[in-house]
Amino acid sequence: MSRTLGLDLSTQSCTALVIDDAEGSIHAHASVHFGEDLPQYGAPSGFIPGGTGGEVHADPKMWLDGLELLLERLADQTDLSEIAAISGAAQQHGSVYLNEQWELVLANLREDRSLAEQIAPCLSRSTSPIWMDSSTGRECREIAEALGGNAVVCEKSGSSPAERFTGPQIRRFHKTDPEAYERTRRIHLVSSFFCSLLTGTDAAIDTGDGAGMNLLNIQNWDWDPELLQATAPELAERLPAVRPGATTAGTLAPCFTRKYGFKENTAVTLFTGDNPSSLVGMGAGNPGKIVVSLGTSDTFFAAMPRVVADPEACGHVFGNPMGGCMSLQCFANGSLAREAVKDKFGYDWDAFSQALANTPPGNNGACMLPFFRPEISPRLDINEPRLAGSESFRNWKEPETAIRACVEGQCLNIKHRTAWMGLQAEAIHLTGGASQNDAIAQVFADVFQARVERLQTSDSVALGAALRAAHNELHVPLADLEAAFCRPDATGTVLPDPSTEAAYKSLGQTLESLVHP
Ligand code: XUL
Repeated sequence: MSRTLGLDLSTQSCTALVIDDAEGSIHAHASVHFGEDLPQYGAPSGFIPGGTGGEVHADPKMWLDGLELLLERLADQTDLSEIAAISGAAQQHGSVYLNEQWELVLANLREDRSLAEQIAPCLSRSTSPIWMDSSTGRECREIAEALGGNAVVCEKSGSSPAERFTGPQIRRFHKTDPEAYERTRRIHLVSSFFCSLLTGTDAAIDTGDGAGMNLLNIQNWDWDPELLQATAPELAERLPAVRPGATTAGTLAPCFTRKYGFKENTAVTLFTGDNPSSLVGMGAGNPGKIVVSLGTSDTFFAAMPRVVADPEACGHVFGNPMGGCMSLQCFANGSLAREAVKDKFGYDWDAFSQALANTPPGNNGACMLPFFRPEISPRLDINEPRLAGSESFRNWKEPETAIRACVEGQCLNIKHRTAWMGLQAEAIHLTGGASQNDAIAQVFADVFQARVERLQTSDSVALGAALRAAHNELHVPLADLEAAFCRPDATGTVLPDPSTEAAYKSLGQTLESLVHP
């Protein structure tokens, strides 16, 4: 048996991917869109609309109905008894609050009643805060104060206190509804909640998703007593154990075997967060490759050679489900900045690419810190780019120079802000909308002096989960899995031009003078 199933429980939808590692192929794919397929929950984008004060919650019963519908759809397509192992990943930071009934119900899950029906009486909090929630600014400040500042929390937990992270969310829950907190016996992440359901046991949280809580110490990968203390009383007893991602959680609970036709005792590997899973699905589970996703905001992540936290306290460190740790850093001024510069001159994307082609690497020294809105890496509260160069460039009179300056400024900023990770990148796996643009890919190749590849992979989160199950349970070498499933797409590899190195070194210095004027 060489088939494994990867599940991705994300914000708007859930996805199942069955791979066959012997054939090197994707065997089956199914998905459920929460808004469209489960309209009764009134959550068109997967969360409950209209939250106040930054609250963004989702209904865990919707996720449970989603999982069942997903498995039904998958069973219609393929014989699930041929699946040898399962793993999964979920949106990070979201949390599920369970009372004293949880473990008993879990151990006795039945196939003749829906999961939502069985789990509803176990919820000590009817809804789950998710990663989009920004209601915990005060709690973040309180946690930082208790520990001695953001930098201390970052050094311990890999991230400074973040509003969406689970610890600040738990603190706010305890403050606003202490009775419900009192009734809470277990707090799971979305990932460990689903792993628990599938195995019918109270599953551990993996180090990948666990590090997104501001509760886990990244030096020993265990709950940090000081962080727990600063977050909420008697928290340790409410949290599951922490384990590395490459841990077998158990075997599939009998009710899933009976209901969907999985074989008995199908092995389940611990679930992780969507970003750690995507690291594996993007073929970057081992150090040496970095992933840059060009989206509304740009995201950078990579397997790290050693555990170190961002001294500027902007980036994040999570456990790497393949072992060791990974970094993740977000840049708020991504597509929106590229678009703002394009629109300033009334250009379309073709003219944008042509402008890059018409201007030289290093832009003859013209430089832009392209922040059209407040940036998080570095933290800079500005709404207007800073420019260095000729007077006409500074007055936005040189469209083509401005376009190159925007892309180079973004890329150099990403390089400088991620230097703390100590990476030696040989390849950049570029993904997201703008990654298909060869001229942008060339800037990344030259600035990082590394080859750029765009992968065929879509669904990198579900794929990562299926690859992890194959690696952990069927012992397929990661290199073989990457060679089969993480191949470059037809756009081809973009190679760095070594002769551009000096120009980018000098431009980098100009950029830093704009960051710290
Ligand atoms: C990462 C984060 C998001 C969610 C989205 O810190 O908040 O990427 O994981 O699913």
